[in-house]
Amino acid sequence: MSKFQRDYIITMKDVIKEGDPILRKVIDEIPMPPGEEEKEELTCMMNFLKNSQDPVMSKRYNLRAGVGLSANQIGLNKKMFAAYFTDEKGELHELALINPKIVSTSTTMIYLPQSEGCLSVDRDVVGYVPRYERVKIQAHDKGGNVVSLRFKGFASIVMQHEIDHLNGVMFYDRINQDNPFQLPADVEIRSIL
Ligand code: UDB
Ligand code: ZN
Repeated sequence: MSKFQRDYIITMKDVIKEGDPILRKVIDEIPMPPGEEEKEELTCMMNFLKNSQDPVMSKRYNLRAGVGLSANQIGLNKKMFAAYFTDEKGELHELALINPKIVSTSTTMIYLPQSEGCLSVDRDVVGYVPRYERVKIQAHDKGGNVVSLRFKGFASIVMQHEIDHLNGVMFYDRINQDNPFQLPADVEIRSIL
């Protein structure tokens, strides 16, 4: 049993930082349907994201405003993540996905001009992180139902960042190591802003 039960409040001290091997591991799938334990962990993760974006709660608990959190970032070897953010069209995305996988991608790519950052990284890392402009994801929801979802733009970046975590990949692995602002050649790629 993890400590992340229904009313537990996740703070930055619960967030695993780079250097910990769990951030470099291919994380295990969750048997379906998920148990109460996984559902409560996802609820805590979602509450963390909401608290982190709430001025009162983020100040009270000293939280960085987060848009996504994968389970291995709180030390759980479980393939699931929560995401909570508003996209460039102003639409709110609230997602708790289990065993997510990318089933198809666009050929076109995008990047965040201000670089990405990560809740598990307490330093500034500069450079462009090339991401697919669109992704189609297959996953399970908290009820164990199969869901098929399509994302573009910022939402697509968040999904790829979180799924990368579940495969042991950090955002800076995708930055060109010779020149952090060098974009991949022979690919159509643009800034999302
Ligand atoms: C974040 N937030 O939560 F473009 F309204 C980052 C941190 C590391 C800076 C807190 C973020 O990018 N917020 C944001 C960005 C915008 C517009 C806006 C809010 N993460 C989550 C994370 O580390 N999950 O593992 C990093 C994001 C970088 C790109 C996608 C995830
Ligand atoms: Zn991250």
